[in-house]
Amino acid sequence: MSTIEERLTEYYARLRARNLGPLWNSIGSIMTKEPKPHAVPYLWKWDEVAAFAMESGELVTPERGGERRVVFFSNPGCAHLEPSGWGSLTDTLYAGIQLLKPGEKAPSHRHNQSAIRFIVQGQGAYTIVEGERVYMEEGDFLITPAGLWHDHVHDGSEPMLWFDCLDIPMLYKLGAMFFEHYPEFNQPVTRPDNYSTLRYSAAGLRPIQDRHDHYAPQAVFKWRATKAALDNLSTLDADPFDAYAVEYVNPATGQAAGNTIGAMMQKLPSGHHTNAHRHVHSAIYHVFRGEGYSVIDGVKFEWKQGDTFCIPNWAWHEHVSTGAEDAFLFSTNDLPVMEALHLERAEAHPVGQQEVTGTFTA
Ligand code: GTQ
Repeated sequence: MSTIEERLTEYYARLRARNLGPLWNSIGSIMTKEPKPHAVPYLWKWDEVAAFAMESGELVTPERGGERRVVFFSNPGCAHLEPSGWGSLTDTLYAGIQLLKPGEKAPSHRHNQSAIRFIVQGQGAYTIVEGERVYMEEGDFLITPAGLWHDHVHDGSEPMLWFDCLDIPMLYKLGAMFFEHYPEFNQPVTRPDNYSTLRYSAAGLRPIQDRHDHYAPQAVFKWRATKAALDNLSTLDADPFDAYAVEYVNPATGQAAGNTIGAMMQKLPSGHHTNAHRHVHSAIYHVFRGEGYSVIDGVKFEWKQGDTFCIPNWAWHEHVSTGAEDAFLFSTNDLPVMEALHLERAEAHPVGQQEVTGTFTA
């Protein structure tokens, strides 16, 4: 007569062999008490990433085959999730730095991943989105919504670097990817240049044709307008957790401009120290201006202009601006998806700010 233990061992082996499994042994790891993302808090220094991006400019081209010349951020906690993990900065979001050199073109394609871009450096290049040339300048925020043709062309004289964020890991998990090339290298321009900026040039005013929901009517949000909004906002009281922050929204609907990808620009006045909180959604930060540090789950992440770091789901975080100038932090997140699925919640830190237990080194 065999014992229960012996029978179980043999039973598990038979289950496994038939591609079945016992829930009672895995429930604790698949239904955790709190969010336990694969992504870990991490930070990449601009000097290093920019040098790699520039070096890629000597090695590959964005012609067909290369498609897009991007060095992406690979979160060490996600890297084992091959193949979807290679491009994960958080569990749901991909981000990278794209280089386009003067005279270069990147081919037209479309996919049902959504993309947003934040222009880090340079000018003179434009992206063509569904027939509209959209010029890109430092500090601008652009959207490339799922399903729209897009290609990039650089007519200017200095290399352009921008930050891309896409919902690649999310769509991979959903098994919902489609991708196709436009039949020609670049799509034809069918609209006046900066068409969407001409249609949406003042906040709160919507062309009458967009009275009913309009898909992605505004392709670019210029830095000048974002900066003015934050300078006005920062004459008022600061939010305890985010100081002064504005979201990029679709002006026809008020929903996130990037549909599945939320994005905001946040101003931390010189010396400002926010309170800590945590939330279900994950976030990726790109430091546009200034210097300081963020405390993420007790660890100090020191940052300055150009650095990229992430806040995984449910990690405590607070931000401190230490430079003489105000800091401007651009960030993207998966909040729209968490909200759509009714999964979002947030919590203030019980004692306001965290105890610092260490400093991050890569
Ligand atoms: O510029 O279209 O970083 O298709 C990744 C995939 C950028 C783009 C990325 C893309 C693009």
